[in-house]
Amino acid sequence: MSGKPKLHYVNGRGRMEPIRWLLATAGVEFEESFLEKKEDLTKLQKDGSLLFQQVPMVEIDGMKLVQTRAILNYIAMKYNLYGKDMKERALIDMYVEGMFDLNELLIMYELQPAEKKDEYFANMMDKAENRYFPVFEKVLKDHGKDFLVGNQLSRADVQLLEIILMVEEWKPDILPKFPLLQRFKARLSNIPTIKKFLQPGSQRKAPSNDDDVDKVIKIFFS
Ligand code: GSN
Repeated sequence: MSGKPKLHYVNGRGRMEPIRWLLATAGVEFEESFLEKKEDLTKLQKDGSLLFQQVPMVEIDGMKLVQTRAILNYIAMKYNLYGKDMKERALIDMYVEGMFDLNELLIMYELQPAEKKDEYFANMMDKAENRYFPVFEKVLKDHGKDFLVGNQLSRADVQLLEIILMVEEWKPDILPKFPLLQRFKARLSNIPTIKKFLQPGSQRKAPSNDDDVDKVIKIFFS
């Protein structure tokens, strides 16, 4: 055994991508095992690897962790990306939960039926631009520091950068309306481990195409 965490999921972003981001930011090398077909999921379910029969699952430190938030909590705690006290942690949790809500909207877009996609897209972008991005712009302004919470990098910063980049893929002109987020993006993207993760060839996943979506539907929803 290599000792590296091993991530079990499809070869796409979904719920695993924030986990990949956090590990990469912490400078932790990880291995991935991709589900390619429904039988790969069934096998993990049958051999008792998945507590709730679901992925993401991460093998780490002798555990088989499931539940995205539990996995992220563990990694954040282990690599000191979870604030310095309970109050900082409460703020981090609050910001991150907002990001999860927006992330859920983004990852479910591809799975919408064709006739609903335009309406769904408009609502998703409206929420990004008029609900979530203004909140994080204000948090940075009020806090007046380089990071969302305290004086050091936390999981909230990492997840915010991930979500900014994702929203920008859909709406490339969004960021000039949020100057502090724009500067935040530039700053964070320059942290060496993040810079490396942003380069081609890293384990960061590309946006999904139609074939990826078909595969995900076959594995999880058929
Ligand atoms: O956050 C979590 O990890 C869980 N609360 C949800 C995980 C989940 O819904 N996993 C789905 C795949 S969809 N996105 O990741 C899953 O494994 N479904 C298989 C099944 O048989 O339920």
